[in-house]
Order: sequence, then C-alpha cells, then structure tokens
Amino acid sequence: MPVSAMSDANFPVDDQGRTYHVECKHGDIANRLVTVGDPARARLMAKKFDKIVFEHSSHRGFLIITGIYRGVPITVVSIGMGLSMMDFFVREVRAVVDGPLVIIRFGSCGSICDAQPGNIIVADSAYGIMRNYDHFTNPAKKNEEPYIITDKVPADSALTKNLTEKLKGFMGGDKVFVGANGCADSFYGSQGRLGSHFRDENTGLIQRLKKTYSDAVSLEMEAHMLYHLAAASTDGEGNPTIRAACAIIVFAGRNGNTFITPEQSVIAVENCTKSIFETLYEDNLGGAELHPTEGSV
Ligand code: R1P
Ligand code: URA
Repeated sequence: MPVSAMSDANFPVDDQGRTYHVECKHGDIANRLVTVGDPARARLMAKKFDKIVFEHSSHRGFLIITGIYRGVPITVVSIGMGLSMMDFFVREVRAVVDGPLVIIRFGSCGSICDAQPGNIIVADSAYGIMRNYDHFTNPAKKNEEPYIITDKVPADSALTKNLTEKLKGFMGGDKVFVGANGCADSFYGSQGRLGSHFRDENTGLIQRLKKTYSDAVSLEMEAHMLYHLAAASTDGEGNPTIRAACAIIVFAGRNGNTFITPEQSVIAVENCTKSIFETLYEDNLGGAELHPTEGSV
C-alpha cells in the first residue's frame, strides 16, 4: 500500500508531492545518480559516503540513499529488475529534480565476449532484445523472427570516457571492456538461455546478436531503457535533460558457462563504487553546476 492518499491519476503524487512508486519528492534526490538492481549493492556503495542525508524504502521495493561524497551530493537508488522498473525510476526522479540529471547504472550482466566473471563492461551503447510475442501464439506470424532486436542507442560519450578511464585506473586496463550491451526483456528466453519448459526458439539468438552488432559484449535487462529515456528526455524545447552511462560487472560468462565468485564480486563492487563516485564528482552537469555543494541536494 502507498504511504498516503494519492491525487492526479495522470502522474500520481501524495499530499507532500511524493511519487507513487519510487516515493521521492523535491529535495530527496541529487542531480547525480547511480542506479543499481540489488539493494545490497546500494548499501555497499553508501558505505563510501562521508555521510547519509536521506534514506527511504518504498512500498514497491525502491531503496533511495542520498549521501555526500567529497562534498558532492549523490543519490543511489536500487530499483529491482527489468525495463518497467527502470522506467518508473527515471520518470519519477526526473519529476522531482530541477536541472540536468546524470545517471550511471551499476549493474551485472552476462558476457558474450572475452570478458570473464569479475571483469567490468562499459556499455557505450545499448539495444533492446524483445520476445516477438505474436510469433509464438499467432500462426499467421510464424514466419516472423522470434526475437526483435532494436537499433543501438549511444551512452553519453563524455561520461562514458571518464567512467572507462576511472574503471581502468581502479580495476586495471585488462579487466575493463567496452561495447554494445543487449538489454533483454527476460533473463531467460531473450538472453538465449536454453530450457525445456517453454518454446523459446532461441538456440541461435546469441549468434544472431553478434552478427547484428560486431561489438556486442554483454546481456542484461535495463540499460537500453535508461539510454532510450535519456535520449527521449526534453526540456520542452527539444534539448535532452538526462545524460547516462553504464558500468556492469560480469556475473555470468556465457561463452565458458562460468559464474562470478562472492570474493570477485566484493572486489568489483569496491573498485566500481570508487570509479563511479569519482566520475560523478568530476562531472559538471554539462556546465549547469560548476561548483557543486552539499547544500544543493
Ligand atoms: C538479473 O539477474 C538482473 O541482474 C542484472 C540484470 O539487468 C537484471 O536486473 O542487473 P542488476 O544486477 O543491476 O539487477
Ligand atoms: N544479469 C543478466 O541479465 N544476465 C546475466 O547473464 C547475468 C546478470
């Protein structure tokens, strides 16, 4: 249940202006954001803050932690999994923050390149992979491809460049890979995982992705929605208001059927947190805020 009564069916908010799902209001969220899937990852990141100034868990599973890092406010939000959760997050934080937003997704993925579990992939672009639902249930559409692959949407190039440099500095250059990320609407069928309980028709899917995009490196479930909404964001005059990038830890090695160990995960989260916070600390919000301060959250 929401914490209090809502008004406005078009964009529901409570009597204090709190959004319906993320439950954030003006003043809760910084212009510099990190979004993660797992609340435990958000809490580990928050340990690197000098202090925490706001924390809230929403009834729909969003965890918001706003803290101060080297004098600069940064908000970490854990959103759970999938395209809809990214959509809720981006639209609801956009509604309660004035000025530009810079958002770095810090997630996990499966590698379809040489990157091994524990390595980091920077998604310099992302594309969608959707099950073509009608293909499976409408005999007239049986000839269509079982999966729809969208065009690539680029990440913000300056943000990606700085993030990649920081990750290479903290992790070592040989552990950081850059390329196109496939963002699927399932962990299973549309990431080419095989099983016998459903007709998924996906045995050749990963090969098709690599053929479509020679720089295809990884598979996860939110990056394309983030880049798409950043590209579709507008200040009313056609100028985008959101810049975005992604650093994703390889959890599953899809080529060699390997998986990350807990120890590798701890090291990766530690080094990525430093890299992401330093990248956000140095970002000047496109010149909108050259001297960020603690009081500006
Ligand atoms: C699947 O296990 C989840 O892990 C990945 C996928 O995108 C999906 O959300 O990212 P997170 O670790 O950020 O949740
Ligand atoms: N997250 C995904 O979406 N896929 C993987 O293989 C690993 C993490």
